[in-house]
Formats: sequence, structure tokens, C-alpha cells
Amino acid sequence: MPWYSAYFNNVTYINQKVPTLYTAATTGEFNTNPIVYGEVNPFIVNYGDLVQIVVNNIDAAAHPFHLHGHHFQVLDRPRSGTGNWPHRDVNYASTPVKRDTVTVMANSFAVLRFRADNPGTWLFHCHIEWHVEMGLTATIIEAPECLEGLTFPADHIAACQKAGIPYQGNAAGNTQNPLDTTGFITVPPTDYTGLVLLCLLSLSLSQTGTNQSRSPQSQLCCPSQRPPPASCSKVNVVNWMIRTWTTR
Ligand SMILES: [Cu+2]
Repeated sequence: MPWYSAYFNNVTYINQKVPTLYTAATTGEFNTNPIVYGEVNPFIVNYGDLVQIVVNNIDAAAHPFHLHGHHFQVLDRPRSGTGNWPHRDVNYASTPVKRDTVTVMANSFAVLRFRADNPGTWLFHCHIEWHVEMGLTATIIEAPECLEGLTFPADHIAACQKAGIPYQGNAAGNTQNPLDTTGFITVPPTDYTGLVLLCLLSLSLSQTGTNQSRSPQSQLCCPSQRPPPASCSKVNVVNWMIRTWTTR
């Protein structure tokens, strides 16, 4: 069976040796550099930013996109065949619907927004699980300055040790030089095993637990000593393009 891949902006998600949240926690100030995370489609978002995600779906099929860590506003989601986003914000509702999943129609687009007030490493992915295995996933590294030095429950570390998964350093587990990409996984697996999916699920479950344990007040607190960038009113526009999969 051939392997098919799917892409955001020509990049397909490839699972790395070190889970992304652990890399964010253990690479110091390098954690604002997307290089340290490997080919997980990392997007760095500053604390407090209003993030706008535009998904241009140039595929002939609809894809239900799901974001971890937030309920985003759906500002626009026109019907199939509309084409790409016209690069202008028009006629958005003053009280947009909020969802954690939105189906982006075929050959069309969606405009989504959320406030970056929940530090973490959050996956944005198609919810057709086979498409997750094909790499139709991106990773939002939200407020990395708040993730530096993050500590983990002992049973999380024990689970990594039991499974032989490194939990420190960059994507390949390099703790001396986080910018050294030696050992990064750059080639997708050659079979559909479900293992990638299992790993993603375990990561998202642990993050959900962290999210739920926070009080409303602490959601606005950054545990880091590093001051957050002064960009709280900025709108980051991220244009993510979905490409039809191709055989490798
Ligand atoms: Cu899909």
C-alpha cells in the first residue's frame, strides 16, 4: 500500500522523538525558535495575541478541523467551491459562533480566531484520523516563555521512561545544543500503524488535564520570569494551506 501525505503549507507533520510539550519545557529560551521542535509544523504564538487562522482548503474534499486548548470563533466558512480567502475581513458577526471543530468545505476556506491566553502546545488537525496519520496536523506553540521550566507529574515522566521516550531537549533529545538538528525525524513512516495517533492522543489528554486543573485567575498568569512580548493587541494572521495528498 502506498503512503499518502497531507500538508499545511507544503509541510507534513512527522512525529518526533521528544513530545513537543517536553521540548518547550526543557530547551530554555530556545523554545521560541521553531527549529527546536522538528517537523511538527510548529507555529509560535505570543502570549495574549489575538490569533487569526485562515485555512485555505485547496483539496476536493471537506476536512473537519479541530483545535486543542481553545474554543475558537468561526468568522467565516463559505460553501464548497468558493476558492481561497480573498485577503480581507468583511461582514463578520459581532458575536461569532464558537467551536472546537469546524468543517472546512472543499475548495473553500475558513477564518478562525482565538486569544492566546492558554499557554501550551496545541494540535490543530483534521479529525479524520487517517488524515492525522497522513500528517494533516500543525502544532501551535502558545506562549513558549510561559512553558520554560514547566514541571510534569511524576507519572508522566514514568510513562515516558517505560516507553523509552526521551523527555528532555529538542525534537531529537539533544539537550546540549537545541539548535542541533542531528537525529531529527525527517521521513514519514512507511506504513499506517496507528502508533502516531496513539502518541498524539496521549499528548492531548495530558494537556487537557493541565488545562482543566487551572483556575480562571491562573489562566492569565505566566509562570515564567521572562516578560511576555508587548504584542497583546496584535492580530497574527496565519494562512495555512491544505494541499491534496500525494504518493511518496
Ligand atoms: Cu481530512
